[in-house]
Amino acid sequence: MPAIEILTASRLPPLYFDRLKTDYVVHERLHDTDPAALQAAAPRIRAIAASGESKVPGELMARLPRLEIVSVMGVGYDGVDVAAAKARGVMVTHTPDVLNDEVADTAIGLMLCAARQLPAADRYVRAGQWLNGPMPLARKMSGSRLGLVGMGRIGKAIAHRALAFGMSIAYTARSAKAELPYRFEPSAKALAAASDFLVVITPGGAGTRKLIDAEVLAALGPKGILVNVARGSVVDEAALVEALTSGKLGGAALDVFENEPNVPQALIDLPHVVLAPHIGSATRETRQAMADLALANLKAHFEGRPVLTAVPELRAAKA
Ligand code: 8YV
Repeated sequence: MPAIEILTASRLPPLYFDRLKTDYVVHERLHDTDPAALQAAAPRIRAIAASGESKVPGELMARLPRLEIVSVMGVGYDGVDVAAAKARGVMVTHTPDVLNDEVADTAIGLMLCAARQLPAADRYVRAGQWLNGPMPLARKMSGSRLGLVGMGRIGKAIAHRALAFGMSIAYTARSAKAELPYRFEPSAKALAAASDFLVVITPGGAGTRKLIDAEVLAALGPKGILVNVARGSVVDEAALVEALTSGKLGGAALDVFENEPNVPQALIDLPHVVLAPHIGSATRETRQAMADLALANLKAHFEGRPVLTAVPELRAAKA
């Protein structure tokens, strides 16, 4: 049987990319690098391999007449046009659950970094400033109020950890989840007004674009801290910069940005803002588990078995 041919949608993490190259014939980002070569290979390409940040528009799928599956290494798949995939009978899979602990750990770490100013403390010692006197006092996280924008699998894992810090927990989501012991707020603004820390962990995409806007940030207030471990698109970045520079918002810790890997200079220039390069799931253990699952989905599909983790919109279609 001829080897199965695959297109990569963007640069992929090596743990995924290297294994793909072992198991398949990989066409690397031809739509970006060599459209003529893509046209030549298109009739043979049966899969697209993507990461959580990849863009897989309907227009790209339309150029691949034999496309059967898009396998995303990531829980987020907001860059994939799932409606177009569904219309063409193309399966889309992602890698939920295996990264819940990691992203929740990152969220708690960023909260502590923003509250206790740990990156600034490190810089303080290295710069020899301690010799001139102690660092300005930080603020306490334990016992404060946490608001979660999004209460899916990762949101629950963050809440679980926050309980150990004695935090009170509220959330907003599309609907209240009666089975959870946490307070539901009907909007991000109402939640922000009642929170010390607002942690964003909701899917990206059109439904949540700029959900965290100037009004929400003002409601969080001059003592409030915003933490984003979801997608940059969920926060109005210009409004965030304005709120931070004018003092309407107390602080922020950000793992994701509107136009990665470009971070606005205004954020880089704010010393009390904590910045990370989209590392929510970035440990060897977790990225390995994500790559294994993304590969297992491809393998199952091409062996004629049901995929393991179809995206929710396509789960019914799979059954
Ligand atoms: C990764 C992510 O950056 O899972 C997601 O949705 O954003 C991240 O865990 C990425 O997708 C790794 O491929």
